[in-house]
Amino acid sequence: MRTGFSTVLAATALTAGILAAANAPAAAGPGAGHTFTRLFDTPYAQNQQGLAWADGYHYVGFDMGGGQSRVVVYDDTGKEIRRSGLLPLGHAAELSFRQADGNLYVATGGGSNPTYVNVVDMRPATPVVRRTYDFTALGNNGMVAVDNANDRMVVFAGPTGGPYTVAFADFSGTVSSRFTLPDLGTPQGIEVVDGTVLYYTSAEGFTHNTVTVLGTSGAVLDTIDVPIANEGEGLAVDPTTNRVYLGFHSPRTVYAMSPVAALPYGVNTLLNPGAESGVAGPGHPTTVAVPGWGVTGGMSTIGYAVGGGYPTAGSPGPARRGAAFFTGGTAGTATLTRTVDTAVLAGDIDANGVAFTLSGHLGGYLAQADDARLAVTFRNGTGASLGTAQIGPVTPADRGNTTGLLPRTSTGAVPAGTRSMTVVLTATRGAGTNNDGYADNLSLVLSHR
Ligand SMILES: [Ca+2]
Ligand SMILES: [Ca+2]
Repeated sequence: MRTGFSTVLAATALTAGILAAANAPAAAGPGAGHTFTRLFDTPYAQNQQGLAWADGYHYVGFDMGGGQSRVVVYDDTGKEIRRSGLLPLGHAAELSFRQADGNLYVATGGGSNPTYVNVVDMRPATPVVRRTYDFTALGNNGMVAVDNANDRMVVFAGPTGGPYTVAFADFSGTVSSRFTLPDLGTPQGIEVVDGTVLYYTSAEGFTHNTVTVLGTSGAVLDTIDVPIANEGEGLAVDPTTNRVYLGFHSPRTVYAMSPVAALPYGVNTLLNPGAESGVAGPGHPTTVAVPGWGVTGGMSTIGYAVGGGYPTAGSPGPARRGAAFFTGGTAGTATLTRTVDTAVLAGDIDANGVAFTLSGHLGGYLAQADDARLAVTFRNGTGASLGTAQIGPVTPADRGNTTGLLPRTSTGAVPAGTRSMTVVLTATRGAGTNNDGYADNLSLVLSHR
């Protein structure tokens, strides 16, 4: 975001500097060894601000003036997928995606703007603001990150030039803890990775940028130099890989950082694991899109609010089940598939140092024999299977012939040589015309043994 520096002066020197510095290795020292790859330039010619990542797409906030902003969604090549209309998001200084409800959290930001966090639902044909959190007590300059591992918000605010406040808040808006941050440059973005806060700042004159890695009490754990002479705009993270993305202002562009900010231990490697990223389906035989997965056989989702015999908020199922669950379509067999690249962990895996935990809630409908199972196949570099693990199916007898979903878990060692994992949810019809194999809160987590 821009808080008073003259971008006019800086802009004249930018283009040549970017070409020279874009992929230059960082100098030796803390945070050394990071490289930055220019992923795509945002083709939308407006005032680029906050950045988020969700289910394979980049979400970019653009300040349209007058307190109005818009969110535009891009793929990795910069192709526009969709955009919101004008929404009352202020400066849209920072965006972050919450896996637990599939919404985008957008902070107003800007040096003179009080801090509000707006919950933007990008799923309807016309995206809408679902809720507004009032964090004005924390000051202006607001930015927000969602800590998906702990399902909480990290809210940044404070007067231009600092000191700033970084506050941890739950989704009722209650702040549980906070720390104070000195001025490290113009605030540009914030995200949470592996229990640390990544804080993105621009140097005066936008000669370079910095990502400072902070502990949850504010201790500086690392400093990553971003040797790109362009004003930073927004930070994003892929929570399944810990890959970090950085936005820039002029030219408007998005970079990817290498290596990942932290090895992907302890994270759920599955996108859209709880059927929350898409629009909740209305029930069979209508199917809806399931972001983050390859789909066969009409696998879809149904909202817990649909009722009419489907699982509801009161059925056996996850304590935190969100708005929807996965369901088979009308075909006899339906699947969701995702491939997880584990090359970044090759050294640990080949030393037999990596364990997996496969888990999820699986179920079905009354006494019908429709069921669901979740399997992982560990594959070597040429795609050959090195082993498999599975949870489910959960049978009608397991469920006591009651509609609902039961928790299942399988743990073990990732076979040496594994370079990818293929995860498949299979719903199988055993009775009736619809495929009522149900699932929710799927998870495949790797850990260091
Ligand atoms: Ca962000
Ligand atoms: Ca769910």
